[in-house]
Amino acid sequence: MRLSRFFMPILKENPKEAEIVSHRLMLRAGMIRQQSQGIYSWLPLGKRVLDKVNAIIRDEQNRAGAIELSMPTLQSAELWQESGRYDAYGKEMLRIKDRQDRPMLYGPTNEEMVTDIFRSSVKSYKDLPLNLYHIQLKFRDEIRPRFGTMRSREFMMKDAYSFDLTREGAEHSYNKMFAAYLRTFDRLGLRAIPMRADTGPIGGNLSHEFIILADTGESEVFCHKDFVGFDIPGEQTDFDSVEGLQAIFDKWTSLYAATSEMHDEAAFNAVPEGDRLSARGIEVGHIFYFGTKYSEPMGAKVQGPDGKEHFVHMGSYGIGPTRLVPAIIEASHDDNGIIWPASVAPFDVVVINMKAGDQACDDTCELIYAALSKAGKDVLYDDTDDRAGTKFATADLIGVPVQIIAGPRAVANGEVEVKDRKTGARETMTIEAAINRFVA
Ligand code: 5CA
Repeated sequence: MRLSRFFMPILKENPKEAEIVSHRLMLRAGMIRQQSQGIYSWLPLGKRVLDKVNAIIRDEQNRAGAIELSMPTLQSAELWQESGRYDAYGKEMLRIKDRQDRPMLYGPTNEEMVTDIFRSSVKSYKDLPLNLYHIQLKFRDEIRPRFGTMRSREFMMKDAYSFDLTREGAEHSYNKMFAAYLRTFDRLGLRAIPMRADTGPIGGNLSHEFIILADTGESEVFCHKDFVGFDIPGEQTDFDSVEGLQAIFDKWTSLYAATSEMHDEAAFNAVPEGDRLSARGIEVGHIFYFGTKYSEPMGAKVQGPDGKEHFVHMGSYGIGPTRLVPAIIEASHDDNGIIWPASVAPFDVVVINMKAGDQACDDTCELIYAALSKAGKDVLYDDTDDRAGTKFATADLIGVPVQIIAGPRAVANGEVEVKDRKTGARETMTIEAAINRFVA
């Protein structure tokens, strides 16, 4: 992508409305724009990051055996009347009428709709277990939307829903998502700690929130500090192994970890003082087992091996991609801007032409740009005629992991400078070496 042809409206000034660093940097880097309170457009740079986050989420959902579909944002109120949540959900639900005066709503979550899909076609235990997910916009009319897309009214959610014949089966499904979440957050460059959590309006009695420790987090959390160094389940994890996944779950729940709603002061005080971590955290994922809470009122049942009908045991599993993007920034930035983990960076590398219009600089940059693009890298080429200082500031602000800087003096020697955004380390090398670093 040539910067001269891209759309990346950088702000020079710090936006006054932004209270936390991620919100400030997302606005400054031209990643998002607020359209009305708590409702955002994702501009091209932000969209690239969001897509990469979603690709990792999708990859790990698929690995764990979940199957992707797409459900609509607008739902009929009838379904919610069946489960009894239409009235219970209160003012957070955005209610709309269509031209026939039929009550509709903008979905805050999809338990009812997915249960309807399930009951319409699954009739036998032989089709279980089943886990269906989608990545879709949601709407919750939050009283206090704030911190940009961290807590917005319209937001994206990956929501998965599992169906099993028995409670034991449902626990295995729960453990699959538990392990998939550990892997997902790790690949996003984050350390998320599962904590026992309250179930709120989703319901049920087994639930964990996945929390990233951050001073700007909205929740108060308490845990054993050893969680910070625990091993993440590897790529070879067998998601069909009941014992294997139970062992992962048992290990990751063996020490104290709870959000403030579930906090037990006495149990926390039993943790040796030096091992206690009490901090603020950002909830990036939340998983629930709620048994037959929806399948019973909505009549979602299958025939079991005993020939009898059984209401299915369900769970739901949410991750917030539009919250994860600012959460990653909270965890990874410096005074100059964002520092993206390579896995979600909007571009793999930025090529900075320090003297656009200078033949040697232009030729060198074009050569590098073409070679790296051909090798499948996402390259941003700063071909604008801005001052060098402005270009450096922009490259640092948008946080691309590697910068290749081509200035007239180095280029005259057949060289460029390669800068690591995170460490700031700069290295001068031949043009060929710079290319090979990525192509090899
Ligand atoms: N149905 C269940 C799981 S699929 C559910 O709705 N769970 S939730 O309410 O906990 O939301 C799941 C995730 O969505 C949260 O962990 C959070 O990452 C994200 N999320 C929830 N509300 C917001 C919001 N207002 N803004 C941004 N992300 C949100």
